Amino acid sequence: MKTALTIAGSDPTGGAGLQADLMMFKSMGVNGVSIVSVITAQNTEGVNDIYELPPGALSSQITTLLNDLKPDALKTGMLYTTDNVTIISENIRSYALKNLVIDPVTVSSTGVPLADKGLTEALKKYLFPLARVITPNIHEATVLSGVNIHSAKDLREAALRLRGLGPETVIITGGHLKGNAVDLLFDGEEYMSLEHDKIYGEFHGTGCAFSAVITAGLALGHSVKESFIEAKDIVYKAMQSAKSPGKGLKILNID
Ligand code: PXL
Repeated sequence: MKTALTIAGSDPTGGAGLQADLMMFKSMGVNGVSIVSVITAQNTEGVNDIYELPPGALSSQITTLLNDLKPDALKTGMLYTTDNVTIISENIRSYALKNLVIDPVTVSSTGVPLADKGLTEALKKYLFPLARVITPNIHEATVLSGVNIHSAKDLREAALRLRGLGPETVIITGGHLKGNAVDLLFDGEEYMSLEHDKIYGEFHGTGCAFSAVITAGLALGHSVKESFIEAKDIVYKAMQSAKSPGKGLKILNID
């Protein structure tokens, strides 16, 4: 059985963060393991608090787990601090981990910042060069690339610039150009875009689910493009059957 690792924040709702990643790995037939990077206090209405781990807790989790097993693929989600980014990048190098998917989480679905000072620069400098795939949404791609994305041409320019920072492949998600949801992949050779009609509603955890499918796909030995197609399809279906366990945002239906 293949194993995928998520290094991500804890989301008590299970809609995003490591809980959602583990559910997605399981639904794809991949053994999921997880390391918590930061703890959020949130419900479906929003994020109330963010708690950093005590010093040493992230390194200890990583070395303990990775001295025992080697994941076939891994993803990072909400890392929150620059220290977390550097600890993770050092360990990815020293354990020679392959198939790194980075979801550069910087803001919650409800607009709460999920990044401490300097996070975007640290992600670009230390983690992007190690990545097989990065999966920013339009907002994150704008902040990370400096391109204001209003057209298909801007989307391609942002993907080109982001690839220049070192990842093998860039996938920008959720571009609502021409009213449809367009996701764009760029691997240095060609652009590939996938389009679905937009599903209306306020959702939580779509980015986590998308990058988790890509990670599980890579763990299973699928190509990045195959995994991209799978991710678009699975997330679209999970959004169509989303549930409302609380008073706020809808949560994707993963089973
Ligand atoms: O959806 C981004 C995200 C990722 N990870 C955690 C989160 C959120 C959004 O709230 O809480 C832990």
